[in-house]
Amino acid sequence: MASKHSPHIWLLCLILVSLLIPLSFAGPSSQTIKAVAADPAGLVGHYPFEGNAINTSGLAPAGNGILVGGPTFRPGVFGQAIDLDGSGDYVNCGNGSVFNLTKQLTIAAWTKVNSFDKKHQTIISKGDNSWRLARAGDSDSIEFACNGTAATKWDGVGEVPWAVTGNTSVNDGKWHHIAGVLDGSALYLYIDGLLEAAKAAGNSVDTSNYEVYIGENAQVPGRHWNGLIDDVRIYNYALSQPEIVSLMGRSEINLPEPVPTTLYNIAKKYDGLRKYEEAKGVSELLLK
Ligand SMILES: [Ca+2]
Ligand SMILES: [Ca+2]
Repeated sequence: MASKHSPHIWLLCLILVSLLIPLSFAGPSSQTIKAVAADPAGLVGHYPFEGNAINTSGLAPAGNGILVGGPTFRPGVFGQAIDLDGSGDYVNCGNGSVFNLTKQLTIAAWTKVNSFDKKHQTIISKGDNSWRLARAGDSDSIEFACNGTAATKWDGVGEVPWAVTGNTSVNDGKWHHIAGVLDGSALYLYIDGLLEAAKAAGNSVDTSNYEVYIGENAQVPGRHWNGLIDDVRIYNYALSQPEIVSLMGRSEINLPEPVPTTLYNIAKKYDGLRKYEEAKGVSELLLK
């Protein structure tokens, strides 16, 4: 996102806004995000894993998943989940044209890590040069990547400009809901319905001929998920946070306290949570 202003000016503006609306800091309660149903017409892939890998989105052709490596099924968040053993198990969902999502998309799933034992272990991917949700490198959190969406190229060092990375550890043996959203201007990563990271992303996603895999990457094999995955969904539009909450099967969630809601929304709109955290820290110091 082009800006004439330096980050410091931006930060000062945020602080100023925050001082003008002190009630947003003084509010004792957290913000509630109430669920809003997602549009079923935008659902191009839905894998509930009720003992199989059928795509129940109603898509034609079906786009049903093919089980590879002998995965099993175990109790999940909604009915059954697929259990991938980290050793050759994955689901091949094919390379139907509906998966060539370039302007807007949402990919989401419930996941439970058994073991993070390989880099970039994959939840769902369209090869390695298009869109994907995976373990962030060798960390305990998740990365949502959409190649081609950044105005800048990656020089191979430091932060990838077309990917957002979470801070929350999902390597705790518990169920976590993961969602990556591209709305045509930014990437968003949600973990358990909460926005973890956002980044400007105004360009189109690079397309790929590689097949969509759940639990592996067709282009760079050897990234097998080791754990459970349930209710994988692929939408051809950008879901809102209330719609993400609905995917989780919840009627509402609360943002963690204390959250200066207005600042949160401003930060989400502009340059992600990093600046929000910076601004919040400085603002809290000033208010003391
Ligand atoms: Ca299920
Ligand atoms: Ca296996």
